[in-house]
This record gives sequence, structure tokens and C-alpha cells, in this order.
Amino acid sequence: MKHIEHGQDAPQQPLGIVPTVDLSAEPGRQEFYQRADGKSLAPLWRVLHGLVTATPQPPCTAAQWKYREVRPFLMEACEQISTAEAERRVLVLENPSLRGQSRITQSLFCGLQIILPGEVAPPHRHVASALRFIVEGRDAYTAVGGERTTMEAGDFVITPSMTWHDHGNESDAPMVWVDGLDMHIVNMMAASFRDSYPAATHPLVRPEGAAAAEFGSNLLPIDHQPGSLASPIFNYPYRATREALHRYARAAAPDAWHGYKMKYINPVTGGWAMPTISTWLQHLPKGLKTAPYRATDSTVLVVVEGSGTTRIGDQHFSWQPHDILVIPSWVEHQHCADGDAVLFGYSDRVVQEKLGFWREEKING
Ligand code: GTQ
Ligand code: FE2
Repeated sequence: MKHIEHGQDAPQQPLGIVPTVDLSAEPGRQEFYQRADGKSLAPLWRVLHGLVTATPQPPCTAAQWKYREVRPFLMEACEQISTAEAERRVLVLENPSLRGQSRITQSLFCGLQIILPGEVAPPHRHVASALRFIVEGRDAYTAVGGERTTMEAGDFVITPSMTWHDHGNESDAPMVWVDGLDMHIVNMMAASFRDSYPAATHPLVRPEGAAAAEFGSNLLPIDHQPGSLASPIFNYPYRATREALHRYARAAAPDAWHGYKMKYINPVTGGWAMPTISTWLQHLPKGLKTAPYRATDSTVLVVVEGSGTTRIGDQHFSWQPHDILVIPSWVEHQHCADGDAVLFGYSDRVVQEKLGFWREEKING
């Protein structure tokens, strides 16, 4: 039987070491390890089980930002810097376990962007794809690939990879939206490029509403050839998505784990609206408590309407409109809505699905 030592002198079982490794033989191997180290070689058996883990070990933690607490900082940022000076005036939501890395989960970025009346965010393009989910304000626009869309709260807007985009606010109130980007996925593969457009705005090549007219009614122009992996619809207005979600709720019983959850789709393929970020809208009717659920996509949730409580592992978070939550990979969670609620969600699920490793578990429904 192994003698178990306690106290400060107990030998530390290195994290990830294969359990069949005889620790008492390790001191005799140190001289070999050092010579190997000199040639940039390292023994796998000391790290294998930390590399190939038995279950997901997300480096991000469950977290919540209360909009009531964050909003004053956005307003203060407006006094500190203009959009012109900042290029994009954004406060980055950094996961408490990943500070300094501009990550809300290990794979995704989340920021809150604020643009004041009269401001213009200059055109640029990049390999990273972006989503916008509008939090407050109305009648500011974003232009994507030469077409403008006017945005209001609850709208979901896509900026596909390498499309020119600029933003402007021609209303009389600040506009705030959530930015979700995949630049950490792009950067993991060192595939990032960025260009600035050599003018204050990018020329408009199509009238506002052209994309919605061509692709927004379950109809496609007959000879349409996809020009991009992203949905050609780049604004999914809340007016329409909210109505669809509530019509679904009137027509069918709620799912035990999801309540009413609908994904944003690309009408050309039927697949997710974006090639690298999954997005959806979820309605939780008043009083509904979802059954415990977990999946391998670390998820960002934005509260659109209503209030409630979410249990993530052994933590409980109470939420209000515009609050933002993080659910790490494979952590069991369930929601309880105090009143009719709507949540917007985004994650890297679509990437994991394409690579064949997305998993979910529906627990005692
Ligand atoms: O609005 O174009 O939060 O390029 C991060 C990178 C916003 C944007 C962000 C971006 C943008
Ligand atoms: Fe951008």
C-alpha cells in the first residue's frame, strides 16, 4: 500500500502525469530529462493526462456583468475618448479567469460598444467575423459591404469575414450594442489580416433593405450563388424574431431543457447564420424552470427581456435585462424565469460541430 504523506514536504503529483508512472523512479530520470530539455524535448508521460483530459476543463469561469453596473462605465468612456480617437469605443468583457486576454470564453470575444449621436466609426475589414446584438438605442446604422442597416434594440447584425464595415449614429441618443467576435479562433491559427479603408466612409453600393428583400422571406433569387459562408441576411430585426419566437411558444409545448430556443439560420444553407459563431434566441415563459443541461460550447448569454435566475454549477446568478452571463463548457446549468424572458446566446458550437466534437447532455428532463 502506498504511504500517503501530508504537509508541506509531501511530493507533488505533477498535474497531468500518467498515474502508472512510478514517482519513486522519477528522481533517477531527472538527469535524462535535463539533457532532453536542452534539445527542446520533453517527456509526454508527465503531462499526457493534462493534455488529453477525461472531460472538458474550461479555463473560463461562470460570470455575470450587471448592465446597471456596467452602463455608467460606458458613459464615462464617452467622456474619456471619442469614437474617432478609439476607432471603436468598446469596453471588453474579460472573463475573471482570463484577465488581460480580451476573452469572455477561451474562444470568443465580447465587448460593449457605445456610439454617440453624430459619431462615425471608420470603415475597416478583417478576417475575424463579428456579430452585433443591440442593447439600447435606435436609428444608428452599421454599413456592411456597402449596404446600411438601421438598428434597434434586440436586432442581431452580422459582419462577415473581410467585409468592409463602418458605424454611425444619426439619432439623438447613445447607441449600445454587444460585439461578439471570433478573433481568438482566427489568431489560434495565425490567420488574421486587417485593412483600413482609405476614406471616411465606404461607398454604399446597394439601397438599405436590399439584402432583406432578396433573402428575408424564405425565398431566394433563382440563380443565387453564395458569395460568402455567412448568411446574406445581415440584420435579423427583433421585431420579426421576437414575433417568431412567441408564435412558436403559442404553437408548441416548451422543451424541458431549452424552453423555446430558435437558432438564427443562413437561408441559403439552412445552417447557422455565421460560419464560426452559433447564435440563437431563447424564450423562457414566466415560471418555467428548465431541466439541467450541459454542452461543450462555452456560451455567452445576453438578457433581452425579463428577469430570472440561472444556476451554473453551484453558483446562482439573478439577471435583469441587458445583463450578460457566461456558461463554461460542460458545466451543468438551468434557468428559472420570474416573468416572460428572452435571452440571446452565442458560442463556438458551429465550429465544434464542423470539427465533429460538439457534445451535449440533457439531464433528468
Ligand atoms: O465594430 O468593427 O468590439 O473590429 C472589436 C473589433 C468591434 C468593430 C469590436 C471590431 C469592432
Ligand atoms: Fe471591425
